[in-house]
Amino acid sequence: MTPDSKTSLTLAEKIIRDHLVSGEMNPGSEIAIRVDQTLTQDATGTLAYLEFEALGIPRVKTELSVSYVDHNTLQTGFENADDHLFLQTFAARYGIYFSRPGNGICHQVHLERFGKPGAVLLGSDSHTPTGGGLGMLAIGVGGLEIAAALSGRPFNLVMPEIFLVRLENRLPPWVSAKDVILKVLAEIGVKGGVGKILEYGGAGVETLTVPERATITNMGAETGATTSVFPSDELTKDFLSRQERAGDWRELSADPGARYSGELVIDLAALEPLAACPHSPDAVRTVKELAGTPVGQVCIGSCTNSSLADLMTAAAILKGKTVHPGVSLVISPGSRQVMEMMAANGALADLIASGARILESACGPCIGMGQSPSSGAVSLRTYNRNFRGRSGTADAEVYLVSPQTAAASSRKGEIFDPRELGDPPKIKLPIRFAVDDSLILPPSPEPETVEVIKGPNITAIPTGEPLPGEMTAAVWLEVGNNITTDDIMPAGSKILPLRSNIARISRYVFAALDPGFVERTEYERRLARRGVIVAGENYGQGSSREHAALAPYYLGVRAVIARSFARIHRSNLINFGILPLTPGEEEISGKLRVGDELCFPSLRREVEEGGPVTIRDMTRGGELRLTLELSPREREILLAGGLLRSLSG
Ligand code: MIC
Ligand code: SF4
Repeated sequence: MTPDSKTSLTLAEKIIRDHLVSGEMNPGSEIAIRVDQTLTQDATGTLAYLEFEALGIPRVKTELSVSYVDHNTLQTGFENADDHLFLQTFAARYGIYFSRPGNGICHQVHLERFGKPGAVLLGSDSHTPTGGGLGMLAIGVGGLEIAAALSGRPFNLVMPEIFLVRLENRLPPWVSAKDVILKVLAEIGVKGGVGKILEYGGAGVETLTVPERATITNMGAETGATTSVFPSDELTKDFLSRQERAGDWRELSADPGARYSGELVIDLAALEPLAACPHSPDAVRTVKELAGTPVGQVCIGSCTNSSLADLMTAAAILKGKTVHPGVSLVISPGSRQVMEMMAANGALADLIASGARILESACGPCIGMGQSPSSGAVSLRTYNRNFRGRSGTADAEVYLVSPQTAAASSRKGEIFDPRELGDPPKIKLPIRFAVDDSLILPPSPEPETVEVIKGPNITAIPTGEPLPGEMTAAVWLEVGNNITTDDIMPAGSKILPLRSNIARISRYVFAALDPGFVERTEYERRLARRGVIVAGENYGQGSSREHAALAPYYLGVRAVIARSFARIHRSNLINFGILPLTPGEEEISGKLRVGDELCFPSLRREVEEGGPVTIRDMTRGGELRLTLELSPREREILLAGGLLRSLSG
């Protein structure tokens, strides 16, 4: 840091400074910060808690930890229900609050009930930055990082650059927070945020409510940013007061003269309704350009757009109208609080009368848990990801839009610019929200009496092996840029119930990209040969699911060679003992082909020395020296055979 930036700090730097345990706040160097809160959800939580259990610590050491059930709520077999029971009993025993199924999506409920300006929250879900809407530093991580935090360890990360997104003026009618983040994505793309915290500032901030800010920080995850954060101001206080939590408020903003690594200016007044086109959140076009495209499904809700205001706006647009005959309209309210208040004020009745299909408060269609669209259908969603196949229908065309655009289009049966509907609905929010925490169970006061119940689908986590001195492997797969964790380890209603059973879920690794992958590599496994994946830029973008590292590891993958990695996935690879290699100075194009046998002659020694790592191509000759950029701590983890071994060893 330069001397004057030491006295003038950005908002993110202030929170980091207040939590700094080790390291210097210089972008690019490793720091460790104290963790105040953690959250997990059921699809990542079972693994995180099994990992914590393996550490042998009797009670969590965080200030507050909450276990939510929101992803695997479609109970088409015993698996999900068993997982819920495991999570409930585990939480009671180890000191964790448990948000019961039906209470809502983790990010929405956490924002309403627990988030605190100035605190550090880690969540085993990539959309944890939703909390940034309240002025907290909320970061998505893999489950092992949660297990480490629960055991009282600080969180290690590379100090990000702090990048300013300056908002100016005020949004025009019919244009919403979703359009703001779509604009950010259009400007910086799905890897534009890597290595950065996006900090919002400028006069436009005070025109946005906390839920609107949370829409923006939530979907900031799609830029690859470490997190996004808004100042905590009078509007934050107002939000917390409505939630009967005024005592959790504190004012927080950047110092005048704080220095940023860069700046993006967004004139809110100049924005118009936008849409992310298939199959990437940064493939942004204006709704006007897309208008007239026939639509088969419209989904409103998810952790991105589930506030009371969002859903009441949708209800007002649909009031007295009927959903177009060609459209299936699905509503998944983000929390029970929102659902209950809509039931009380009549908005829910308006939606039901319009023909909307009302789902429980959960992730639902966002992660392919039901409501997959019909073949080739255009599905308009207020969600945050439109990766190919994520909806559960391989050839569906998913567009990401605001609740305004979604509701208007559901009436018309085609993509429709809501501005053409005339005056926008006026939504009046109540002074007090329906606060009722009865579905949030506190931990047991007598933990020793609680039996943790593990159904038959909950199996032990496979343990890693220390990094060998040398290794033979083969190239198992070559893929392109922006491979998502949905590509590596698909979700959806059939595969998600296997999240607690690595042997079973590993059968689906790369299932959508390369359906023959697991079978083809079976023979290699019999020879105890290891696998290498070759990829392009931004490998592992998207979710925090550890399964996208652990399941490939289980099959024998030991290295991924990619031009660059997404942050959370890179950590997950290291935490499970997979080498994240980059070409560095080497030209690798066309040099490694699927099936090539490789030898890593001095693997362990080279990793101990910090790389480069030598690879010999035994099939076609030639030698490559690849870069392994690791902090000393990460090096130890890889040498030990993963974080769990390194923590317990
Ligand atoms: C997602 O939106 O992709 C998920 C499902 O919430 C994931 C977590 C998971 O895979 O369980 C995420 O965003 O981290
Ligand atoms: Fe759930 Fe979708 Fe949000 Fe992930 S992005 S937490 S699946 S609602």
